[in-house]
Amino acid sequence: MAEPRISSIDGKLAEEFAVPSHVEEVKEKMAAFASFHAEAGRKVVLITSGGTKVPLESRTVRFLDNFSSGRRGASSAEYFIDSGYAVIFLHRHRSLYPYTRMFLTINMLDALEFQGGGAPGNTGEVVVNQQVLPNIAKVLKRYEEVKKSRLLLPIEFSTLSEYLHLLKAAAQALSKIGSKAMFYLAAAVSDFYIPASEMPEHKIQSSNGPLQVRLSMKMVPKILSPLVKEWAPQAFVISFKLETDASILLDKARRALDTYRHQAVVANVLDSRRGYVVVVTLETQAELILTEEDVKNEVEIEERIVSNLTSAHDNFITQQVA
Ligand code: 9Z3
Repeated sequence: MAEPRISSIDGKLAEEFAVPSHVEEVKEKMAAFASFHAEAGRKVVLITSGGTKVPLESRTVRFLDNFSSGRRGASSAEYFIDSGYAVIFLHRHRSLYPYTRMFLTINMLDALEFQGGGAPGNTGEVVVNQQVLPNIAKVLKRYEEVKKSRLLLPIEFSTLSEYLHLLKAAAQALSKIGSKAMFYLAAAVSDFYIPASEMPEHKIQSSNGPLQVRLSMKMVPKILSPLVKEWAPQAFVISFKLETDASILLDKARRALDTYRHQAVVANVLDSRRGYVVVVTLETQAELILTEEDVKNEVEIEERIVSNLTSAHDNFITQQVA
């Protein structure tokens, strides 16, 4: 299928996807963040993380969700910061978040206790139970350093519309720092949507019979195309390709590279994504694999992905300058 013209994507975005009211304000914040860090000699990465939500009704009771826990985005943010980057973290509301991600499975009240025990009448100072949270001090220390140096700018989205408009705003904001910007598009983004003009206002009634969702949904415009060609043409852009059928994965990844001509695709299969990915570029293909030993040592595959991409980004910047 032919790619829609770039300008038609801009028009479609404005017409069919509700513009979030705070988009201009967020864009300015992102632009200020990017210039501040670029002037300090840092590279800046925009990470997208978590799944988009597509409403089926304008007064939304039901929606279609794309699966993603947000772990890849959240852990990658930490590794990018460790590698000297400043991070804009465009993430799904309530998906995993850098640093706190490690404590998500813990009930906060189980991790707290009264100093001196829970004797009746003791409503004194509350302290952390270090057995429930053994590494809390180390993580808190790092979190505070990151906060103090303002290395992490969190921005939230929930719906596909918010994601698309905020990503466009981010791309325009980061275009000012040229090749020092990296886009790491790990969010799981819906391919289908219902345009606002065709969406029923009220809750769809089951008394109307079975719901034929797929037939009435349109294709989401391919945002990567204007991002690479128009909004941030000098940036280093990485997309992710997710499949459940391993046999079509690499072909799909290469096709995406051929179409958009960006710098790399990180290809993964849903079930094996924690231990195996392939970083595909126009000329190369690198398999990143965690061994049993790595898993025992709690190595995360995101550390390898980030290491691979930060080196590639450095080469990219050198080539642009040369
Ligand atoms: C991914 O492939 C991510 O690696 C995962 C990470 C979502 C699998 P978790 O958040 O999982 O750690 O649980 N993201 C990209 C998915 C996507 O929607 N890609 C689009 C596609 O495949 C194109 S950019 O068509």
